[in-house]
Amino acid sequence: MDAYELITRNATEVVTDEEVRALADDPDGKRVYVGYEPSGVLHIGHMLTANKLIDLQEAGFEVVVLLADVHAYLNDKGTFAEIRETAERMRDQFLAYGLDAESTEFVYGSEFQLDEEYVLDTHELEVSTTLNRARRAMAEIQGGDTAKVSHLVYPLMQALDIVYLDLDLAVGGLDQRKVHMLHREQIPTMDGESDHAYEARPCLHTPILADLDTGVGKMSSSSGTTISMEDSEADIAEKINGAFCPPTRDPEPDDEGNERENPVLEIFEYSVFPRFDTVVVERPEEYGGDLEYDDYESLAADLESGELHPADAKGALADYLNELIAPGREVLRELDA
Ligand code: IYR
Repeated sequence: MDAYELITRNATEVVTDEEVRALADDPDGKRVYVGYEPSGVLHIGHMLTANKLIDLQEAGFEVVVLLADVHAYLNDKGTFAEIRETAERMRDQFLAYGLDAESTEFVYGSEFQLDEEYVLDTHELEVSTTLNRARRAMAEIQGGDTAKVSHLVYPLMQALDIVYLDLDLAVGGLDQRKVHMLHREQIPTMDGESDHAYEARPCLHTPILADLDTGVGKMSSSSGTTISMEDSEADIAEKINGAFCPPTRDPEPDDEGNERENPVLEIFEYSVFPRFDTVVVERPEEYGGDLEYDDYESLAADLESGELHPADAKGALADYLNELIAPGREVLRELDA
């Protein structure tokens, strides 16, 4: 796979393709980041962006993981001390998941976001950005019903992080796209207090998985079923066993007309195939014996044709997910010992 393919595989969107192609021509030493509000335990949403970081490391990028402690505070996730503690637990889980320790830099937001230049730049963005624009940028990130002033400062700071961390590419789930668009629009207009380049950077967005149980709407870490580093092998098997998995990649809308996806296929596509060269679905001889897949397309095609039964697909998915999660589960066990 060439660098461009590795950078863009499974990406829902790149902004812009031309800029990403230019990066792919010479990715060595280029810097890319994902930021996370620290929550203590990695869930499958984190793992999906982490897969993209692993692709980018393979392509030659330096990876920065921002543990966005100030952002979590602004988003009402606890006291500063609590957030700091949960952030520390995340670093080791990312490494256990497969990020390369040598070429991954972990940065706390509070290491630079409280500096005078950064604070003054945030104020500059507060002056140049309308309330509506900031509110729109935050619509898919903010959890609660009531927007606070902090929720409007949040996207401005995120837009600025990309400048302060000297990044060549910003990666995030599709829920981050409006913040990235704000970055692209507002940053080039800035006078700026620092020596960093106030230039818009390219952005790459990864898909958001569908709700595991119904396929309707997006999987969320705060409601519905999610899969995390805390899950035991049996938990994973139970959750995947209960997942929505009709024998198609394009399920019919539900009775109320809501669009549905096939989350089992999505997890194979975005979480499993990027990390394993071959996926083996074990089956007893009397049911046709083991099936072997080198790519997502052939597995999805077999599910659609009936060659692969959803129950067998789920069994294999649970095994592969468990393999990806086991090292992080061990890290958590040691931290809590
Ligand atoms: N908005 C992210 C957290 C975050 C990401 C980046 I990239 C930042 O520079 C700052 C915060 C979230 O929703 O988790």
